[in-house]
Amino acid sequence: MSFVHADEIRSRFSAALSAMYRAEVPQYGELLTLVADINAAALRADPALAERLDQAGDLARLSEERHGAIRVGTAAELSTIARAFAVMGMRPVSYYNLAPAGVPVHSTAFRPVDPEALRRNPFRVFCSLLRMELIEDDALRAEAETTLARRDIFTPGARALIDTAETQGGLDEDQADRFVSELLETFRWHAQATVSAQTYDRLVAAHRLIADVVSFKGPHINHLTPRTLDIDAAQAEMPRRGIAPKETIEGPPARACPVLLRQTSFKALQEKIVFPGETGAVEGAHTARFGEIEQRGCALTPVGRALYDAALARKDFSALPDDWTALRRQGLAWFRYVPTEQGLSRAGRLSGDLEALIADGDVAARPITYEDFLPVSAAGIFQSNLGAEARDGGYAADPARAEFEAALGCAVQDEMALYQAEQDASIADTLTALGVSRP
Ligand code: OOG
Ligand code: NI
Repeated sequence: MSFVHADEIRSRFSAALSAMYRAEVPQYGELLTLVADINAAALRADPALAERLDQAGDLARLSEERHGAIRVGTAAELSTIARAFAVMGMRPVSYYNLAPAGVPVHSTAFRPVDPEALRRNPFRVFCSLLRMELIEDDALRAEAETTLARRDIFTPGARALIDTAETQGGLDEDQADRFVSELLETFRWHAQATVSAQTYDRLVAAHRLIADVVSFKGPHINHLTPRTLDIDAAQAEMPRRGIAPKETIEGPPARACPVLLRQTSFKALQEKIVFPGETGAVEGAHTARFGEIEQRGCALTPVGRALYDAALARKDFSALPDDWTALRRQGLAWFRYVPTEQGLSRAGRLSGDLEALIADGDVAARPITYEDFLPVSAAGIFQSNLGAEARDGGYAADPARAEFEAALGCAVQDEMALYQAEQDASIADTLTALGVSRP
């Protein structure tokens, strides 16, 4: 039997999700147009940027690139969604605890982990699990649990095809297409609430996010984020196109050498919803779905990341060098090493360490794109879309990572180990290609 490649299923799913979200939230379509315009202008204005993106393999994937987010309610939902993402070659990477920022969830990001798969399509989904134990009111928590226990966020067809993919080791052409359309149902918006207006109000009072997770048939996709090359220009352009952005851009400031992730969003829409009532349906409104754009820079090493986190807390980024060579030599950022044409022409006659080979122009170092998320930024994004009522002080800051992984059914992968492996492999390949024996 011949199977459709997981990368291809992921691309089809990402495209189908984008088309569905565009139909559900027309402002998302406007955002896509805006980002495409800004990216074209940025590439025209800066040929060096275009070259760097091309070398990193980012240019070809740029217009296809997006991340989404969903919030699930139970361990069973999380473990099944993990199996569904695995069919598309997406693995859980990193643990994000949002509780200290006052958001009662913990999360991971499902994404491809292999550099080749990332180049083909880096579609990522930030997936949060509600932390039921943070609902303080016992009666309300029990009601939330019963409500969630009653729903199945997957269609029978999606469940069957996840099983098939696991037992067969893949999906054929027809199965892959059915898998995409069945799984899409899990991400669809439903205006019919599954709880009464009274229960919804009590859930909102506990936390808006709790109401969003518990009150509906499924974990509707709440945003889908295209990647821009110039987020400052995009932020400035949003109001001109009738889109109201949040006040500030999350993440590092604008830099000559972009690092990590900068993000901005437009405020969540007020959407009409319908509650089941004893004497007929009752109308209400819900704010959950929003638009976001992101600009991705270079991945930082643990040392670089610690510098970034300290800089963010101080709001002074001067300690983080804005220079590729400094970032590399000080071990602050991850790089992929490649032999240059000159180096290849001298293969077999070269010696010396990597620094010497770079200095002589035989090896080039290229920043590795950050493929993950930032918990402080994520908390800012959550909050700007939950209204001003985000909880001050936060919930108790126990990491709860072990519980998350138990719910997930596996451990999350370590993002730093993935970047380290990519860098190490590129060094080994480069030295082999140049015929330099390793020290
Ligand atoms: C997820 C927010 C996090 C990001 O880009 O940091 C996120 C959510 O609102 O469910 O998507
Ligand atoms: Ni996001």
